Amino acid sequence: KNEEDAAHAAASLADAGAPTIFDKIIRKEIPSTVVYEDEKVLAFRDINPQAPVHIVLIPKVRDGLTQLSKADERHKDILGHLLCMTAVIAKQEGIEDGYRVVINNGPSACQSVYHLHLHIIGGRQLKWPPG
Ligand code: IU
Repeated sequence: KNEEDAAHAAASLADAGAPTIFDKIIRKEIPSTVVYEDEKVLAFRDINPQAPVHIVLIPKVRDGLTQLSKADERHKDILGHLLCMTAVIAKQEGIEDGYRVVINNGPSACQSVYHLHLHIIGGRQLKWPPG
């Protein structure tokens, strides 16, 4: 369907080195509500939140990491840092009692932006399995 075609096109462009919308968010060319930032990562509120708390956490440098399945040895440090920061952000957001960390990988998983990102979702009772 259309969304899946768009995702395939977005993936190809990003893999060829084209910037994504997240580059503009990182450079603050597009406004976002930043909730956490350090030299390596940026976390901001999702513009289309799926729960009372919905944060997108991204590496500031993509370095080929358009999606999780592209990860290799050189990404171990940033991946570890991203995962560790989810707990810091969850605590800051007051959802440490329970939250979900999601990485959509590829068109069939509804990945739309091809710059690796973690969703941190909480603030309501989450259901399992997700849709
Ligand atoms: P996905 O896993 O690729 O589907 O997640 C991309 C997310 O980025 C999605 O939840 C969007 O709502 C969110 N987002 C955003 O927060 N700001 C934007 O400008 C764009 C997408 I485009």
